[in-house]
Amino acid sequence: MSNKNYNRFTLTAALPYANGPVHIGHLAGVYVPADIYARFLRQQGKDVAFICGSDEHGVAIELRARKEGVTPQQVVDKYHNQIKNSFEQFGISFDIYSRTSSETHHKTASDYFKKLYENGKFEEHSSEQFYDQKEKQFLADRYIKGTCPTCSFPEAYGDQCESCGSTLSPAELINPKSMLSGESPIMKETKHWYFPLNEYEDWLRQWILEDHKEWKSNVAGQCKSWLDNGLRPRPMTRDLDWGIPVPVEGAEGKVLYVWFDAPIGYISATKDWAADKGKNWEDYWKKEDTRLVHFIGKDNIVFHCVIFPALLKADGDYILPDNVPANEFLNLESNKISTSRNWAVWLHEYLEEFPEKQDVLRYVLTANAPETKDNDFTWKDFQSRNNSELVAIFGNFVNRAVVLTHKYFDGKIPVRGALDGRDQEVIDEIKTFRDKVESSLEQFRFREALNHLMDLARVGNKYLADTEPWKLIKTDETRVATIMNLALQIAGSLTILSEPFLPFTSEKLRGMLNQENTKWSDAGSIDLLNEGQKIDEPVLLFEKIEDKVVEEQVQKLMDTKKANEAEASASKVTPAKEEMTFDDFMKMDLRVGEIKTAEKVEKSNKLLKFTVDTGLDQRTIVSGIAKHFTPEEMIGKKVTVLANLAPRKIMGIESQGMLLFAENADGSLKAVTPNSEADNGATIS
Ligand code: B3M
Ligand code: ZN
Repeated sequence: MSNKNYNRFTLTAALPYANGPVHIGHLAGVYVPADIYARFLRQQGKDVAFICGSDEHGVAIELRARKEGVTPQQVVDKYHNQIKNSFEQFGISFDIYSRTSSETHHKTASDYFKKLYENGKFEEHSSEQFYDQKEKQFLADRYIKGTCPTCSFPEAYGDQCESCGSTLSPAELINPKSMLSGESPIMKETKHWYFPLNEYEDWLRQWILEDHKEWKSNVAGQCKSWLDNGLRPRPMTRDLDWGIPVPVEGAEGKVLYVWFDAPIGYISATKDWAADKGKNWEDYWKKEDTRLVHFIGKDNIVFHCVIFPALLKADGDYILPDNVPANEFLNLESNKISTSRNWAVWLHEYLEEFPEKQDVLRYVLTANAPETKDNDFTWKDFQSRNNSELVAIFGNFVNRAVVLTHKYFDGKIPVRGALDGRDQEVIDEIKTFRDKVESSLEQFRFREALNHLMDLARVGNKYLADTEPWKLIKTDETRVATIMNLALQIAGSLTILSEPFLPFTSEKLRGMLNQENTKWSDAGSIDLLNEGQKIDEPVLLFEKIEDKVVEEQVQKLMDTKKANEAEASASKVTPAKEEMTFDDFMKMDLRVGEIKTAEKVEKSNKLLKFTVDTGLDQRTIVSGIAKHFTPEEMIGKKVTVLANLAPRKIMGIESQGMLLFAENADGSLKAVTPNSEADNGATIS
């Protein structure tokens, strides 16, 4: 349904976890598009509640607090303020930026659960889960570490092995250990409240796939695959300390699942905002003439399109989201953005390194938004979009219009005279832009909308280039007055249409033009600015970004990469083996030997066959080192031999002992060579 049919808009942007700062991926995927949409609607005079806040519960936060030796509250306080500040600085115009640790939220989420519980909307199930006896606590998957059954990585988490990437359940780990106490956990029965998502499957299928065919294909596609796989009951409670207590008898020590309470955070925040503004929050959540839109990234699709709508439906009093225009991911210089690997452009750092350049980043992230597929942010592209688009097109047009008006007309908007064909053409053309931008935005096509905006600046540039007022001024001042008047009117339309995308620039431009008419519906008019009115001195809207500046940023990333690689290879060091006794060690007969002959083993590309002088005898030893050494380079070498290893047949050849090599983290081998003065047969101990 079109926006015209609604009287109110509730726009939500995903609540970021308050366990780390925000980066360009967050901005591009969620907050910039949401902000563009909110500003666009407000400029049209619509009633908008643009809602966000910090997500302050969940295991990740509790874990971070333990790691840093502080309380979860301290973690969320720190990041909540930092995130809130970054958003403000970037002009993300939330009506409220709340937090899920607030009192309103605790009560709202708790009441929501209680109502569903009392209406019999949950099922209770008991199951066995890992329990730490020492800490007296059930363990979330992330709290359990052990050896990966697939790749033997000793530090795999209960839900995933970060070494080989396989998805795990804690029960699959070899030798699982609690991360709280380091002890082996036991299995213990625990009860939880499950939401029977399966009962909503048919309804969801109809509602998403039939009634909302206009949803973006990436969103519908993900929903369809969830539905096709079949929905199962999901536990809505957890055995954790940090969170909202489950308001039910027999649930002591349990809290609400973070994905149960977080989306309700949108409702709680709306309550606080409405109370503050003297409005009724229920209008924004319970009235059919309110349009609810969730802005999120693709990893949150199932929660906003399947689980939360089903929870709203189960309550029965709420409206449902009309659209969920989720974006895909933004990569950085061809690699996935990663908080743990510090592969990101952090907003608080950008603000320090590029002061006053918020709109440049907003522009680049919108022009390159991951709307339908993952996209890549590169510093080169950042520079070129700034220099050849913002500076060369938008900035250049506005600057020429303002500078020439000062030069020829003393900074007063000149009086328009008779119009010629070229004027009429440009007037007809500029009228079309408002509809174009509007129609793209209504379909959540932000990149396309931004292109239209830049096309309007291009039209302005072309008009000046075609009419050449700088040449005409000597002969026909009246004609130049008309041209400059129209050029300034185009700049006035740019003020209006750029506001959602480039709010800081729009504000500067409005100030420069002393523009009063800034309603969305004013865009395209040639009577935006009054004749005779003074405009201000020109200020540069954008400035060129030099190579050096982006090269520094690329270098910073390269340094991060190097540091990561060094860390990764350090962590590849094979873990220490189990302790052994002195007697065990003394059982090994290690001696110095010398390689007398060496040859390849037929039909094998791994094996070499040696004759080794061990001081005791001349014996045959087969070794799997053909990829690392040629037979020729081994002849005459002193080697370390394990002489009393039981003989083994390898490809039909009896190998009587073993040669020792050192293996580096990258898999390369180095011979363990005794000093050449050691005699053959010398014992090593
Ligand atoms: N905090 C996940 C995330 O930051 C989660 C979103 C909640 S939205 C209700 O990706
Ligand atoms: Zn693994």
